[in-house]
Amino acid sequence: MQTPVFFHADQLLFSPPYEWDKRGYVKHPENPKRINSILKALKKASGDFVFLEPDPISQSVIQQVHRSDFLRLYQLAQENIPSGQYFYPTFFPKAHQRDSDPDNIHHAGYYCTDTSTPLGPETLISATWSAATAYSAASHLLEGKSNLVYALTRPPGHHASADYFGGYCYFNNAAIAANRLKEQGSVAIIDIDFHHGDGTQSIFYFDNQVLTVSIHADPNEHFPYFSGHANEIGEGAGRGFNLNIPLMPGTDGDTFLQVLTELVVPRIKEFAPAFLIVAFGADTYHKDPICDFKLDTPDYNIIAKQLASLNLPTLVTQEGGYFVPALGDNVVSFLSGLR
Ligand code: Q9C
Ligand code: ZN
Repeated sequence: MQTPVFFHADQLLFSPPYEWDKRGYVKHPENPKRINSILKALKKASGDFVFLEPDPISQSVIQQVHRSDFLRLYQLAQENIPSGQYFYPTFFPKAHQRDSDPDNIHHAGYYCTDTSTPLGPETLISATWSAATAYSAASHLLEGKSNLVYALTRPPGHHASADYFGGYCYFNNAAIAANRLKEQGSVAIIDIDFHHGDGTQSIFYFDNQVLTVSIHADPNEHFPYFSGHANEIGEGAGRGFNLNIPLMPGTDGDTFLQVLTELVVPRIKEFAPAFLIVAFGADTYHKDPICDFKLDTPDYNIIAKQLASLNLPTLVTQEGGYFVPALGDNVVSFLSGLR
């Protein structure tokens, strides 16, 4: 059986050329070339994959996860920023300052965590279609049409919370999918992007129906810096339903697999969810330009097989992965392991 791949071409419209990082103005790593690499590799393995277009989603689907100000701010950008231009938030107010106005672009920094996630006229359209792929993939899984679905989400989502965006993420696609799946049963989200899935963690932090697990780089050294520590375990009813596993620079495939096998898989088995969401980033790859783990292409296949051993209906979202020449092969290696 072919694995459904949800994707919409308008996800490629958004294309900021630069980000501001700690060295200054640099080429933006999260660009449409990444997706072309993935599409090419999927088409090469076309016996195994079938492309499906997502249905459009209404704003209310997004607002079940994100505050409505997001939509107003992105819409403001859509209506006011000239084509080819991007607004980089450069002002980040603190609690004692006045309330935010999502109809004022100069207040964008209120909602945004970094200078890597600019707003452009196409942000809303691309981010909405990205969320729609995740939502349609979730519906597909619920209808029992396939036990494995891949949402080719771009822009990525795992750094977007209910009330902030950042880290190249505008809407939390995995959370939108989880929210849909939750209608039918509990959900485990395993985030294996190099970076901590802070947005996803925060959305479900008080929730015991969604177990959030993230394996990632030590947040003392890497984005998102302010969360991802092992002592963040959830709160209230959600206490014990968030698991963070920060790892050392240079972590290789063997260590990653060991952590997954010994810590993550047993926790998910204990939780016994109805559905599994994998927030997959290939920025753990040894040649990734902005990360420092050491995984290789075959490692993704082995890791996926370990996750497949859970034998759960599984939805994969695409998060990071910035070494474009190998990105498609890494994604196909991973998806093939799940198949
Ligand atoms: N020039 C995801 O992987 N800061 N986001 C990096 C490097 C932000 C990564 C600066 C990294 C965000 C989805
Ligand atoms: Zn990442």
